[in-house]
Amino acid sequence: MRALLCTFTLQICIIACFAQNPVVQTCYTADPAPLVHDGVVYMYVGHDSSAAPNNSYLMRYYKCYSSKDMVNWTDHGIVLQTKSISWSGGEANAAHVAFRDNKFYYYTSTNASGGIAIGVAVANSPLGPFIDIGKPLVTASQMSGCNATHSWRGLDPTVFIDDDGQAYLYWGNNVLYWVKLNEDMISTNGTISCLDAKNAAFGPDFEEAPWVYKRNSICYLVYASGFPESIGYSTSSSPTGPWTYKGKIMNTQPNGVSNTIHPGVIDFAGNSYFFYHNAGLPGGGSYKRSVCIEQFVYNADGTIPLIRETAGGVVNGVGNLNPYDTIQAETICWGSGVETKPCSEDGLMVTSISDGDYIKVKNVDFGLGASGFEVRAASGSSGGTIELRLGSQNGTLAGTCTIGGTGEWTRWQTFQCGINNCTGIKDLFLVFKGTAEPYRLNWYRFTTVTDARLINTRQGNLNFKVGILKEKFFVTPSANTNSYSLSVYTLAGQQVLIRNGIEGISEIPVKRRGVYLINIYYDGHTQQKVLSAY
Ligand code: FUB
Repeated sequence: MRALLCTFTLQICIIACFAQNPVVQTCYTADPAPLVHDGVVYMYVGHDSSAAPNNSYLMRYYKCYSSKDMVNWTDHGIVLQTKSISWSGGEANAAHVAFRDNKFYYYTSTNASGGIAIGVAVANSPLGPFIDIGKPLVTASQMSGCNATHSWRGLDPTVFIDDDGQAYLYWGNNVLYWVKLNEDMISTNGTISCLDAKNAAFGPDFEEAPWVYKRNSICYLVYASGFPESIGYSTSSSPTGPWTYKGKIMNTQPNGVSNTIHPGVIDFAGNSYFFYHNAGLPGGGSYKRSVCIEQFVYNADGTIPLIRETAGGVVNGVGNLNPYDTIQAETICWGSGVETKPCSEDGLMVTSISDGDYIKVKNVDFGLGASGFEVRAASGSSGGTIELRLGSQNGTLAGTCTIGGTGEWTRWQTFQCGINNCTGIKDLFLVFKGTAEPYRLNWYRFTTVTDARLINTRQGNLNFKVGILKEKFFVTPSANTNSYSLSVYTLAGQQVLIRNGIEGISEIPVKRRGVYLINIYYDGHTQQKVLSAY
């Protein structure tokens, strides 16, 4: 996989600087199921193994990525594996996650005795852990309508909850099935209905991958049609039809790419997005697919235009990344050469790094300027450097951070360096340098102190002046003051500094933004000042 990624990097390096598709470059992803929840887009995907044999799928688990801006995606790793579904034969075919009453429901399609069945796993968080209910929600034997007998008619569940609270489960291959769900979301209610592939509801035909939603009182049924697939859609005033075919959304992909497309549609931050998969990564094909996203605009009458596949994908994000927050290294707009794996410290890490690899994060808002950079890294080798570049992987060098060997790949340390020229909103490139595998990365953040505000002045009966300039607090005693002491606390009560026997002005470097309490002790009295560094 790594060799393939490197070749790919060389081939389309110039394009990649501006491309956002495929959305994930660190592994193959398929069957996107986006969910908007609390201002975040969660993109649940299947995973096509790079070890898949020719002409067949090897899919064993589901992954999740999230984004607040539609251009930088954080990898949350595996959120559900078929090996934790007791009745599953192991296949992790397309799935869909729905939210209701503080719970998240992962509807899966996986092989079981009698054919592919629909399952459901439940979690309290969008990132899991998702626990399967222990039995299929709908078995293949229950899918007898419309004369379908093939064992894979249970593919591709999707759930829509109507305004009145009624939830509907849809799925199918060559037959569209649907059934009501009870409020518990883990049991069905009533009979299973169906429409066969050639029903007029579908124009040419229905292949698989239904995606149902409602927008401005119109119910949309988006689905894969034909084989190789194109994407078509139908609309209705009701989630149970009758459906009227409205046309194609995406054409069949050109030769040599993916036979399947698999759609997902959302509105987020005032924009509309179409998710699908193609064979965009090196070595890609019908069984090694990659999720892509296109932004689109509905026509005034609510119809959907024909959407073209692009390498650019979502060009403009809908927000900026705050570099002064901790950024997980696996938050990536475009990654070249790297992979992600579980981190011994927490979450995921970026790994498989070699000289010249890089990660791009888009729209990083440095504000008035960053002055420092901290990175959490481990190195079982001799380490290397990270070049922090702006605009492109060869752009302005804002700083170089040296990462030394930490002795073991599981021994994590925080490394720091100074930064210049980082102001305003920039695309940031972390360019990795070093021999062999120089290091692995968990997280990073930038630091800055641009100004300070005295929140309260003198307390007690001393007369010390406290101020700030650039990245330092200054404590200045009045004339003829003998030695004094001071301590600095964070607002959370953590003591970050103590100094005794100070003569004259004291300089205190401030590396982190925050509110600090400074206690000055002199001659049996205490003076306190509160400063905000920002
Ligand atoms: O990923 C396996 C199957 O391919 C899905 O279930 C279909 O929608 C198609 O994308």
